[in-house]
Order: sequence, then C-alpha cells, then structure tokens
Amino acid sequence: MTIRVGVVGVGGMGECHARNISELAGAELAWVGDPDERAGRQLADDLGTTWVPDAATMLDDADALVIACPDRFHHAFVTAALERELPTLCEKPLTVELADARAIVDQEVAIGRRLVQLGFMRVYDERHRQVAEALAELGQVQHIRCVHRNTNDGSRAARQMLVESMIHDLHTVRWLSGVEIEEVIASTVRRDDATRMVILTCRLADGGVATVEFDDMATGYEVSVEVTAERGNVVAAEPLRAAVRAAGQVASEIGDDWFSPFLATYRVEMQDFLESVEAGVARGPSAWDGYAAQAVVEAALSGGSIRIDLPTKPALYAPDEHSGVQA
Ligand code: ISE
Repeated sequence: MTIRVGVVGVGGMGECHARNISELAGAELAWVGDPDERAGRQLADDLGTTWVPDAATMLDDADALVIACPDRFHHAFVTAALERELPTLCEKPLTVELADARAIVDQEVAIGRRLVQLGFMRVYDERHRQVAEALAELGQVQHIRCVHRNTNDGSRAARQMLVESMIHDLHTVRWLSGVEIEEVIASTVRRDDATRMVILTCRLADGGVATVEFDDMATGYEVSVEVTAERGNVVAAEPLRAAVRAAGQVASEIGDDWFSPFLATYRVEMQDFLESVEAGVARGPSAWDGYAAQAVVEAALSGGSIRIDLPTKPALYAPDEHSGVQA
C-alpha cells in the first residue's frame, strides 16, 4: 500500500520531512501546505507534488499527516486530524497552551486508539538508542544529566529555550528513566540583559534526580546525556569525530547548527512513522509524552520548586520502546 502523506508547513522541518517522505519507499507526498506561496511552490516543484495555500482544506486528501507549521497552529491541526482519525506526526511542542495539550489527550482517549506521534526524535537517534540499550541491563536509574548547547545570540527568553529546545531533554529524562518528573526547580543565568542558561533540577517519581543544563549562547551545538544507574554509568559518545593531535593539542570539531547532526535521525523517525501507519497502530512518543513534558515546562516557568500533579495516565498510553514511562 502506498501511504499518501500531506505535510503542513514548508519551513526547515517541513522541508526535511517532505523530502524524506518523497524518498522513502511505500509513501507518496500528497501535497505540501503553507500560506507562503513562493516557498511552498518551490518545494512542491522540487519534490514533484502540489502546493496548497490552506492545508486545513486538504486533510481529507491524505492517509496521514505531518505537522511542521509554527507551534501556535499545532493544536488546530492535530484536533482536525483526530476528528478524521488521521495518523499524524506532529513536531514538538504538541501545543502552546498546556490545557490544549490535555484536550488532545482527552480527544485521543475518547477515540480509543493512539493516532498521534510526537516529534521527540531523540528516541530514534543512534547515540541515544545506545544509551537506552545499555541501560536495559543496568538496573534502576539514579541520576540523568542532560547537557544541551545551542549557538544563539542571546535573544531567546527562558520560555523559548524550554519550549523549543529543553522539551527534548525532558522527554529524554522520562524515556530513559521510565518514570514521570514530579518536581522541578529552574535556575537561570542572566548576563547583560540576556538569559544565557537555564538549569533544571528534576525530582523523579521513583526518587531519582535529573539535571538538564542548557546553554543558549555556546560556541558549538551539542546534545549529550549521561546516566548513572544501579549497576553502572552510561555516557552518550560522539559519533565518528576524529580527535586530532597536533601542535601540542587534541582537537575535535564541534558544529554550530542543530539540524545536521540529526539528519539521519529524522529519516529513521519518518520511516518508523510510515511503518506504524501501514501497521495501523501508532507508536513512538505520544500525545501524552508531549503533554507531560509541557507540564514540566510550565512548572519550571512558574518559579520556585513546583510539584507536578499529572492526572492518572490513561491506559491508552501504555509504555512502549520510546516512551517507557510506567506511572
Ligand atoms: C530545535 O528546534 C530542535 O528541535 C533541536 O533538536 C534542538 O536541539 C534545538 O535546541 C531546537 O532549537
């Protein structure tokens, strides 16, 4: 069966997903939708598909949907896709408002089957997968340390760092520990009127602790994770980067963009999404995962040390390989 996929949004992520769909076997890029005619037409021509200005009118003309438009439109598109029971891969964050994320979870639970996969793609990243595989043999997680560095100019507020960047690390923490985050304390480092760093200390439901260190003005882009478990410690290793010893120094290159290190990962993510559509059963990070991570973001932004009281997790969101949260 050929799966016809519509892509909402032709920015960097939309283009990446559209390109992968058009190249992967078993899928066809049904259309790309974006109000920006020039960018939309250019991508559609490039990939041999149709550009539509208003994706909302095209949902019936696809077997599956990819949502990669600006965050504030995610809620409306996911809601409309669920109304049609259309399998959907939505970029993170699930929504802008926490209440809207909850409404999506409720809508999906009322339908009675998972249809939404969320773009927490670290779970498809080879380095992160190796950590997860190693942990399977090492017993209970005691501490997770995520370090995430971006090369921005100091113009982002803490909210943007949490919503756009650190939300990935919050999923990493939930996925690798297998438990929910129950409490969070956020600290910021401000310099010359700019927020430079956000550091989270999270208390996990089983008594473990996670720290997430984010630097928005670093000299290179880096994402890493280190986990201390009951019977050992695992650190994500850099793939295939030569360490050059010369002139009395050891040097290894760090890139400055967040996109290229994960290009292969986005492809694996899309492949898994297409296979899940074919199988008729959604998998991977869920709407619940999106909602739970957003709950931590909101708690972190409200200051102090805040307990996060999630409602009981619906049975629909049983743990799977990429979102093994038990609670
Ligand atoms: C970006 O939107 C991403 O999704 C990247 O994975 C993340 O590392 C980066 O910080 C975000 O800005």
